[in-house]
Amino acid sequence: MERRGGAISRLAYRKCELKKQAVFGQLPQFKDGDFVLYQSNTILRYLGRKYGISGGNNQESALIDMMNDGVDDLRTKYIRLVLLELETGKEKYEKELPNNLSTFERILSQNSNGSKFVVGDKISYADYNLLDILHCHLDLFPGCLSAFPLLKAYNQHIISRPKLMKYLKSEGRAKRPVFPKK
Ligand SMILES: N[C@@H](CCC(=O)N[C@@H](CS)C(=O)NCC(=O)O)C(=O)O
Repeated sequence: MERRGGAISRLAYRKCELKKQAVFGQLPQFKDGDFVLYQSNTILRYLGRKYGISGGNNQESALIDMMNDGVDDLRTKYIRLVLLELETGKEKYEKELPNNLSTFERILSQNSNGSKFVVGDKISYADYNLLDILHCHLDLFPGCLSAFPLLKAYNQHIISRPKLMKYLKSEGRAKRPVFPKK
């Protein structure tokens, strides 16, 4: 497959065999042995249930799903920016970003004064998703958390988890086919 700086080109992506097999013609594809899934949030919920990080009861699970849907809304805006508007819309996006991030700052403040996770006192799949979208934004806007002390501390708190830290520093992560860093 043709690759550009770790990411595949749009042409290669359109022709990609994996995409042709996809249930909705979209990636990502996730495999757990022979079990194949599509739809990012379905994959996240599956992993959440598999690893016991999707809430301890029905209500907590619903709150985690809700937080994850909020993260997904921000991701949708981010994807639109990087795929369609990076040249023309970056300035406007940066202006609106504090408003979007302040929602998560407030959410954190309402749970143990921001010292823990988005929901409850145990990490959930929504935290991993939030961390990832924060890192996507930090790549494009390195100072974006400076006005958000809880989000900044949250980032440090989550990335200090040994296995996650190891993954974040790994070659595999550096090479993952994601959007341009700048
Ligand atoms: N709802 C899907 C959306 C996935 C999606 O839009 N994937 C894009 C790539 S980021 C895609 O494959 N689009 C179809 C295309 O480009 O033809 C999910 O969350 O997984």
